[in-house]
Amino acid sequence: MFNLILFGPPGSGKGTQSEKIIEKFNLVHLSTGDLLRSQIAQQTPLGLEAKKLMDKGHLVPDEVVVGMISSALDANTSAKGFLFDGFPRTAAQALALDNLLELKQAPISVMLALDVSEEELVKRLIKRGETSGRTDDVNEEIIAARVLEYKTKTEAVADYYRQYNKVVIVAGEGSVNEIFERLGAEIESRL
Ligand code: B4P
Repeated sequence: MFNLILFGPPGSGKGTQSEKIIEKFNLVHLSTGDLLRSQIAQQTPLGLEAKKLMDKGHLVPDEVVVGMISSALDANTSAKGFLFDGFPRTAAQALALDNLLELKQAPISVMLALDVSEEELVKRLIKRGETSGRTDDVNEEIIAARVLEYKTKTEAVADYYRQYNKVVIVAGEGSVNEIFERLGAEIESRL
């Protein structure tokens, strides 16, 4: 089993690249952002609570996202591998994921971390906000809050995997296809 984490700040291209990676390498895509937006669309109690936090640019509680990932792993027992997109986002989530994967004897193979300047991140998210209808992309204040959450809570996740030599930094600026080629080369060298 090949398990990959695609890591990076909001707007670094995780969702964009994930679509291409899962198609080429036949992995199951687990995006906590997508799972939460699906709960919001269905107006479940979990979705309504999550929306309040997401609209402010804050993270959703660890136990909520860990529960969603645990259920998704159980629902995909025949997967040949998983691509984790937007998860883990805190050190506690990273520990919980390791425990879940230990039960499957299928640890994380690599964390590919997209490197994008803050100026470019804000530009991309503002542009997406013009058409996506995503309430967390609508203004620079909310985007700044998301970047702050990333710096204070999420960046440490890379340190967690660095101690196991599992982090590879990938340049995240350029065309979508150029970045996909860089990511694909890293994946192929590990399969
Ligand atoms: P996510 O859905 O993960 O949103 P994101 O970090 O903004 O990344 P996303 O994948 O959407 O954007 P991408 O970089 O692909 O999370 C949303 C919220 O959910 C979080 O803020 C949090 O509240 C909550 N949440 C999710 N997971 C959680 C967790 N584990 N714990 C707690 N809370 C959690 O792309 C951005 C834009 O850039 C796109 O418009 C794209 O078209 C553009 N783009 C991509 N590549 C480009 C390129 N090469 N050049 C130019 N533009 C490009």
